[in-house]
Amino acid sequence: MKIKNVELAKTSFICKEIINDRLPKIVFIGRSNVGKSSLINKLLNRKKLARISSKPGKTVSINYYLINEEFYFIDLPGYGFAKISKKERERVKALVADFFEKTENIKLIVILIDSRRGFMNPDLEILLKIVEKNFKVLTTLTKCDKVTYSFLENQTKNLQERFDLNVIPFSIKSNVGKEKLIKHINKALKE
Ligand SMILES: Nc1nc2c(ncn2[C@@H]2O[C@H](COP(=O)(O)OP(=O)(O)OP(=O)(O)O)[C@@H](O)[C@H]2O)c(=O)[nH]1
Ligand SMILES: [Mg+2]
Repeated sequence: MKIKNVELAKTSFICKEIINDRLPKIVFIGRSNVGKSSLINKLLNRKKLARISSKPGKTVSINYYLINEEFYFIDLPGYGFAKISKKERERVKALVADFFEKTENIKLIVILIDSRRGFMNPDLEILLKIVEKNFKVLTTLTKCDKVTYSFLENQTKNLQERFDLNVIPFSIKSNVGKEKLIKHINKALKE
């Protein structure tokens, strides 16, 4: 994945704005504040491309990053947020449901899980939906700089055994996981 050019191609707040072209797409999904935008910036070597929130639940739109005019990285709104109104939460939920209905050529879905917290109920809900639709899935354990090595090992083993998932520890503080994740993304893009 040589990045020649990245642009924020679109920010979608409503169903009508969901992109439905045929370009390959890599989707990033996870609880609010898990580190989705940070991970995207890290993978793309951009410091401020995807906005990082100090308050969880800031990304309530779907953000499309077009890379080399060839494929997209898609930053989905975080779920599990408590800080927004019920009405807004319903709106986001419907938007994400529409996204999975309408979007073509999703090559890979990367589910982000906080290393400290592990898998929680909302993650499970999303995972079940994704598996049901036969998407290719990969999991990363984010913020792994915040836990000990043995804790991380346990979390990884736990996820692999419980869900038979490919698990990659990741941190923006170092290069842990970056190359591995890029390798998986490259492979998925070629399939
Ligand atoms: N220590 C550490 N902090 C991280 C890491 N990744 C993200 N963070 C911090 O976690 C906070 C949330 O990061 P975001 O990237 O905004 O998370 P998000 O999942 O995009 O959040 P929403 O858009 O609100 O859903 C920020 O303060 C980041 O600096 C990491 O690997 N290590
Ligand atoms: Mg974000």
